[in-house]
Amino acid sequence: MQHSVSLLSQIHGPQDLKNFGLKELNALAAEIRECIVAAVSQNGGHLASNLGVVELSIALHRVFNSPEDTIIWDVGHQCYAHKLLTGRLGGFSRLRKAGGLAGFPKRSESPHDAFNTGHASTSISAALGMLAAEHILGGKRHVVAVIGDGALTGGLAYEALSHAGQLGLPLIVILNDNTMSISPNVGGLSKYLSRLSMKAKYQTFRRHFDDMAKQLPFIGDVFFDLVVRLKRAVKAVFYTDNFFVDLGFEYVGPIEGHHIQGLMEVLEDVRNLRRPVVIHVITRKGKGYGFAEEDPGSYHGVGSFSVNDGLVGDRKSTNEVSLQAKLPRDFSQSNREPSFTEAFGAALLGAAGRNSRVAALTAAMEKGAGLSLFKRAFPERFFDVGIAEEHAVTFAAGLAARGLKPVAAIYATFIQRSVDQIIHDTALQNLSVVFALDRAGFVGDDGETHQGLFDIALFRPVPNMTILAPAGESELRLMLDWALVDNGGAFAGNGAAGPVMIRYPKARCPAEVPGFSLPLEKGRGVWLRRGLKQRVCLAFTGSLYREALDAADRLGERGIETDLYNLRFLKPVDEDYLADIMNRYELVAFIEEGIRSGGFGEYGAALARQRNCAAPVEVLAVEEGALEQALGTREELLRLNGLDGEGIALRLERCYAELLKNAEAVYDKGL
Ligand SMILES: Cc1ncc(C[n+]2csc(CCOP(=O)(O)OP(=O)(O)O)c2C)c(N)n1
Repeated sequence: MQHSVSLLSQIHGPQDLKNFGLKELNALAAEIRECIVAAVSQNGGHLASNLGVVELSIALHRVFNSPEDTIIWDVGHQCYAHKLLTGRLGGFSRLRKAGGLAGFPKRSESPHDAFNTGHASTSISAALGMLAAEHILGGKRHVVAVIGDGALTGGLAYEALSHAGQLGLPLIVILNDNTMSISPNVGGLSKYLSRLSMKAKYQTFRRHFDDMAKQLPFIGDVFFDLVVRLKRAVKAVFYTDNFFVDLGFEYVGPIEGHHIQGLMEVLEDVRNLRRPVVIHVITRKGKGYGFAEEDPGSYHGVGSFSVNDGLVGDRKSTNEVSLQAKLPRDFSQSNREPSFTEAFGAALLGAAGRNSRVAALTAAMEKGAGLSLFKRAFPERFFDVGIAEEHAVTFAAGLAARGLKPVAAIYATFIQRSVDQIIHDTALQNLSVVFALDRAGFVGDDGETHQGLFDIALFRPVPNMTILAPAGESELRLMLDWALVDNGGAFAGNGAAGPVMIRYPKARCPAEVPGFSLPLEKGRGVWLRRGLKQRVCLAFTGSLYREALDAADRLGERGIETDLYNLRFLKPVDEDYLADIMNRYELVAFIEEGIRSGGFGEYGAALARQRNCAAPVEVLAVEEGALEQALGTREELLRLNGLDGEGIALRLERCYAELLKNAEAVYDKGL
């Protein structure tokens, strides 16, 4: 798509904005919108959130002096206009591409990106920390946190607001209120914010009303007195104590978020305040692109799409998830491979139909986690808790303590913040919460903050925890049913069987093979290829089935007959069975879509040493440095980290050759 960047190309940094008049700033906003729509339509990205903050970004950069003054974008998914205003137009066409601009703020990318974000609700804490440091070091620079009404549902934001009120430093918090999280925002605070917005509408109404009433001849004054009482009554409905003021903030707003001049005036005013302030800004998500304004949820995170008709391509999208509603529940009848998310959503729906105690939870990711059908079918057993993963876990533990069967569907990357709730509130009490860890493994396009690589290492050591990794759709269903019915835990039989995690990738399910449907045996995996004269065994975590199969085929072609063992259980493990495997082969490889340190492979290798197993063990997992190059599709990231079919085959071929060489050397010596 052709679009003009005549003004944008004059912006090499925020200082260039200072030369623009209001008319040019408004024209610049239009250019920025076109530029964002063009880039996201090609590369995918967070469209609606970015379109909503164009004027706000311009006003902020016009009034403050970045990078001396600091602007922290909560979540960071709305930073595209900020990137364009801070000299990154040139790299914008490679937004979210390997080697290109990140879709989130990155300190290593620009001095204007003051703090890396990606997970929600961190901005106020980080901004307050910076301001406290500034205060101690005697500086006078401003610090601004921009946080959405969705991100404000996260507990960390409240902890920070409370601390900020205590410190009393001149922190500027901009609350970008568009009434949307990814789906419509939820919770008491969201209702409270809309009451505040009503208050603003009331004030405007009152001003117009007063002007009008006073102009009425004769009856004007009488009428005016009469309505004063009425107004007081109405006022009582809208005026409540202000939450932010009670915490120690000044509160300004709500103000119109697409009016550059109005925004600049308010920002100029608060710049000189010596106290913390919340500026409540009302914006429209998707502003300026009709399809996104109408359906901001579907254009929150979107794959490539056609600008003219808004149709999303087949790469990825939340639109794709909304297709769920049309998907058959039995995927064998469909000619389209389901994603793991869809397979999970359908499996959970089936389980909930059979068992009225099954409940589903999400932390603001209803569509992304595949729960839309569940919500529609069982609204009384569905909970969207907001962007509050810690609360989701402890709330689920509460449900489980009273005999429900909660399934908390949380992305692997976001559950990182719930470690204590999983250990303290769930596992130590052996409560039967099922955790459905979507996007476990490499995650395309969103970069390092969204990779789901730590869950195995984080949760394997947790007492009472079971961790399962399905390789396909039917195996996922089998595992979910097993977790919900009876996982053979300490209290098996009375329903309290302990926490279970089921981790699966952001990928399409591979075609079904009979092995996927074999019944689960606690602690054991399942053989997907097992020959008589095989030399090498590839034991893999479910998400890497395709890659392991491909590697086994390649090795076979190179004369190294290879078996395939789908681990299924990453915890607990039938150690005798696994040790037996490690005694039968010339080489055993553990292949894992997770970080090496503390992962399954390291555990397997340690077991082999402990039991003096015959086979050398090779661990293929993700090395720590991988996060430095975490932009690209999942396939690209697997390749980059040697976990695609050819990468695995090459590595094992070399290992095997080494083994043969050593064996020959020993043999020669012996002669
Ligand atoms: C801890 C965490 N959980 C979930 C998400 C996924 N997520 C990204 S943006 C978003 C909604 C944010 O809503 P809001 O802050 O209101 O910003 P908007 O997109 O509406 O501008 C969610 C849930 C996340 N980034 N971090």
